[in-house]
Amino acid sequence: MKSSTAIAHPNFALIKYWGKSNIVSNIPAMDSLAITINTMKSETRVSFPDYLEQDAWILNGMEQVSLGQIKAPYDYLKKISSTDQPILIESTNNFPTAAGLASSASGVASLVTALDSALETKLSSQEMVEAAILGSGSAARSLFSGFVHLEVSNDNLKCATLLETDEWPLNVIVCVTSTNEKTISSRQGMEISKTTSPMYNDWVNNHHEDIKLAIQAIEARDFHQLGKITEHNCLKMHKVMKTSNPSIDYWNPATHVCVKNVKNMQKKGFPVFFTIDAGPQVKIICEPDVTKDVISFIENLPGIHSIIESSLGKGARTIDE
Ligand code: 2P0
Repeated sequence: MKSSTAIAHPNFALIKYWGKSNIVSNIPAMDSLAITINTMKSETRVSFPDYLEQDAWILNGMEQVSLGQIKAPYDYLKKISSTDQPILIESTNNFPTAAGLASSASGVASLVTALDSALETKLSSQEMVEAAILGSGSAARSLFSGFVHLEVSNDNLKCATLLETDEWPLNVIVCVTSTNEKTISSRQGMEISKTTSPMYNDWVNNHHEDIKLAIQAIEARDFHQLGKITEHNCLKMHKVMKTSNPSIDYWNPATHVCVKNVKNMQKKGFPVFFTIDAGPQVKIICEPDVTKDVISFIENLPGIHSIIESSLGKGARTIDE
């Protein structure tokens, strides 16, 4: 058994998934469509030290009490490899963890990629998707580069790149408005919405139209149309969250200020749009030549903790020598 290290980047959904059809196998109740980005990353090293008596997971330097969310994908690969040697998993993120920046997606994608290499399981792309989903519904998307579509049909999954990074280069500016871990995890929030929001059924039933419009916009490289459907879908998801009981509101005052400023930039003619996930951070997508203007527009707004600039990125991969 050899040690192996893999990296993966977060992906941000333009058309979101919020809700599961199957909690046990962690299957999303709807498709999603995302962009994988490139500057933020998770790195996972898998090794088999002789002294180790049981499996261990160290996340950002802290030994975890259990394998938690990574246990299911881990078990999937371990079963195929039939190894019983204890494994040491060391993961780091170069950005805030569990704060609405998709750390579970990049973390799980880097984990399954490192495990597949170290355990020599040689999973097919489809098996990698199935393994990743077990850890996080959005993780399969981080296995792929550029614009990524995760299709779900009767609990069957299909994930693929629609456009590569260089086929439509866009930039993403992440406005970090808080580095605190969220108090309601996506997993908990999705179940609360599914069981209590009066909007949930419409959210699921009308979702396909949003996916269709977004795919058309991506194929046509229609920035305006992609922005329109992305913002519409994002605001709809946050309404589903807010109309849940208890009401879920991931936004903070700086989130609102950022959104208002993106709308102002649009009025001035800048090619920009926003999206927001299960956290208070605002992701601004823009055409590359206005990146500097956008940053100077938002960097001094009240409540902005930091800004991360990125372009579109590659899928998960090993970085072994
Ligand atoms: C998404 N989110 O499509 C949506 C939008 C957050 C808001 O997928 O329970 O970490 O581990 O499957 O995948 C975040 O949820 O949740 C997410 P689990 P996940 O990106």
